[in-house]
Amino acid sequence: MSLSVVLGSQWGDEGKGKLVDILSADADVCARCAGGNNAGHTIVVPIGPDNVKTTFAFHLLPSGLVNSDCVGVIGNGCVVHVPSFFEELDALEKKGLDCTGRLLLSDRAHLVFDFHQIVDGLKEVELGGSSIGTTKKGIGPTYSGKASRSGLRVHHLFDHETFATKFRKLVEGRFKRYGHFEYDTEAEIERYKILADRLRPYVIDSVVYIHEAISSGKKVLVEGANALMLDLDLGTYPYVTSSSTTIGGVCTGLGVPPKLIGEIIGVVKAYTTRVGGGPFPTEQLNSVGEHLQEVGREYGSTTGRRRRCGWLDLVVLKHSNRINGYDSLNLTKLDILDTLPEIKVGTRYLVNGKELPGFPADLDVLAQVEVEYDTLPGWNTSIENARTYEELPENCKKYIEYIEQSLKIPIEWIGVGPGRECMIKKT
Ligand code: 2SA
Ligand code: GDP
Ligand code: MG
Repeated sequence: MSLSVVLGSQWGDEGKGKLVDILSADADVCARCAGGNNAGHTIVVPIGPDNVKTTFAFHLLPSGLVNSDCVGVIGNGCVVHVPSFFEELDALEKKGLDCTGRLLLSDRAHLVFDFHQIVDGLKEVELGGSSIGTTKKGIGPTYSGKASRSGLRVHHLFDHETFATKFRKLVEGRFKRYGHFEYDTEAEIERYKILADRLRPYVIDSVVYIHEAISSGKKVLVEGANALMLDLDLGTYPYVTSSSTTIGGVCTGLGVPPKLIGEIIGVVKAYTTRVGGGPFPTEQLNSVGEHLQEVGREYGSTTGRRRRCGWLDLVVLKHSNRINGYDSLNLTKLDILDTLPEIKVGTRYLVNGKELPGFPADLDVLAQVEVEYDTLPGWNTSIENARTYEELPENCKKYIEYIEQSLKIPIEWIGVGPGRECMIKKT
């Protein structure tokens, strides 16, 4: 099968970008199927004739673009803020990455406008103490517009008169709902006239493109954004993003049938992080959490916010695997656990002493959950320079094997540092 998928298994920032970079060296196409520039996929790679170690943070554009033979496709399930699309592209080109002729955008993707971003902020203010902690990139308001069938899509940009009429109507609707915020509607319409001309060469029917790529034997790699626990349907609702971040979102976000999907790789951070509000049963609001945050440099790649940290959670991962059906896993940031004397793993959720059968839907139930843990010994050695499984310390291997056995999924990739070279292929 020529379509493989990399998905985040926890609350995001597992290190998907790094695996996508490695796998896309062997892929013809790297496609995003969901989300927008709320995502932040960081990769650290040698660039240019002098192999200068360079950090790239991809947001909306597919991380596979870092490999010069790979075409990046932004699928129909994504939402696109066109000025940010060009900012990201310009920044990549400035760092020496030539993307000419190999970045494509679906004509069906929905457009994020500045007013969506303003509304994102206003909604958060309205929520007060129970705010979601969004990235304020306009993601929720844009997907809301899509679901209520009033959104504007990329193809609308190319009929300027119709675009302008629809755009005015959308802004008026927001003024009615949120009061008159500062926004120059007519200037924005003019700006989009210019942006439309600049965008036109990138726009395609991505459904046809992906299908033709697959049928001509090309390798397509799908880059999941955000992660399972942030999925609109199956995550910790309402503390989620507004897209489908699961394997289902790959089918709807690219227009491909399930039978074309081959390998599904889940990316699992060796501990858990979450950025923004919402429940996090294994969170450690203590020195362990601080240690993981500092050593793991857990800051949002898009907003710079501190990420919340805690132990690995098998209840989350089992829920994640039920939905995505991982063929294999990439365990990342294992090196961040190097100096911990012991490592805990959440194994079961109990309410009044009774085990819950899965991850609960009701946040009030989740608030009562008592997490049961297993404790494993640490390895107290740096693993950053290990390049084969055999080189890893015994206790480190035990941790890996414990996770494999608990989830019954093979761990094929092991991340021991941020650089491209810091990855062990186990099998
Ligand atoms: P939004 O902006 O509507 O998608 O926010 C809704 C929730 O989804 C979370 N979310 C994320 N969680 C982890 N990483 C994300 N990307 C950036 C990163 C985040 C950053 O790579 O670090 O820089 O802060 C991401 N994007 C959205 C968000 O925190 C809300 O909980
Ligand atoms: P993504 O959103 O899943 O792509 O992840 P992010 O890029 O937001 O966050 C992951 C961070 O961890 C990035 O800064 C990566 O460079 C870094 N990273 C990825 N894998 C590893 C690893 O195995 N070890 C270490 N130390 N850092 C890693
Ligand atoms: Mg990220």
